[in-house]
Amino acid sequence: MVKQISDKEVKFLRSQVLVSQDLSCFGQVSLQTALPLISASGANVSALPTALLSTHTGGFADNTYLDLSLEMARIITHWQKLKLNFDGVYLGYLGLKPLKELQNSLSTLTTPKTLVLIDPVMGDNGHLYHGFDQEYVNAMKELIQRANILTPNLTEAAFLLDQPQLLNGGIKEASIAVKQLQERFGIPFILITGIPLANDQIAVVGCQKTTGEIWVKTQTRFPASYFGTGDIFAAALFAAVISGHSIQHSCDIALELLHTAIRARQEESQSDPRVGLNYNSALPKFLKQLAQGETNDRR
Ligand code: PXL
Repeated sequence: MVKQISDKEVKFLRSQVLVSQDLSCFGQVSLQTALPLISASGANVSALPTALLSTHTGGFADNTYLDLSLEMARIITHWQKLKLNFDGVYLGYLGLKPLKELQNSLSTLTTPKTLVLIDPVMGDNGHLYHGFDQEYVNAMKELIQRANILTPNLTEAAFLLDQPQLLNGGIKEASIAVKQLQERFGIPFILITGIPLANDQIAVVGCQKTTGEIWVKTQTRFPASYFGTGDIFAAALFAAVISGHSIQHSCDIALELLHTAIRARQEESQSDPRVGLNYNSALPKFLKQLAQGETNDRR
């Protein structure tokens, strides 16, 4: 049963959190970005790597890929002996075997109060990523029922709802989709990210189950599309939420960090979109914003 939380209850300040996703050794995606961004909140971050890759799977040919699901099971068994429990869990790029491992064991690492953010990473721009198929989509449909917060992009929302027509949608279609996702999977907070708008804008459409409120945040859209953008958004959002900010304000903070990180990458003389973003210059402000979480007016 998925617990119902109100916006006010999303408060797990600077505590024990678990991040499970791949470690792509080169490039600013997944664990490489999640660990520093979430550590910036002051939380004690534990990592459960799902796979070890030379690079992410999008655009660098011949990447290596070592599935770590067997090792995950050994790590989890050890953690169970230590009776480890996490206050927050953030899941991103998993792979089928690691997803099944987490599906089986997540309940032993959490309590009913654990805040679970799932970014159902599996595709973008209308396609599933290399290595993902309908079996993965179906497994993800099961896993996300554990989430308190879900952050699909439009492609992932379309696959989760079996609605390919969503791929060409805008704010109107995404607003219907967040409601449908909420009804179908019972998730308290859903944010559909990366919705392209006319006039060089990009939007996030969010919905809170308890109030039914749908909200929209927009940001300038840059012409290039960088790998890891969704990973950084989800990690920054999670960091802000566990710092005590409301979901909507956390979304503002994450979008601002992304904006600075994209601009910084674009200002470099040679910027390869495959390498991902450069969020270094955004960190000082991000740290200040996170520190304000406890005293923040909850919006
Ligand atoms: O940024 C998403 C992502 C994360 N991890 C791996 C990926 C991708 C996207 O392609 O391949 C390994």
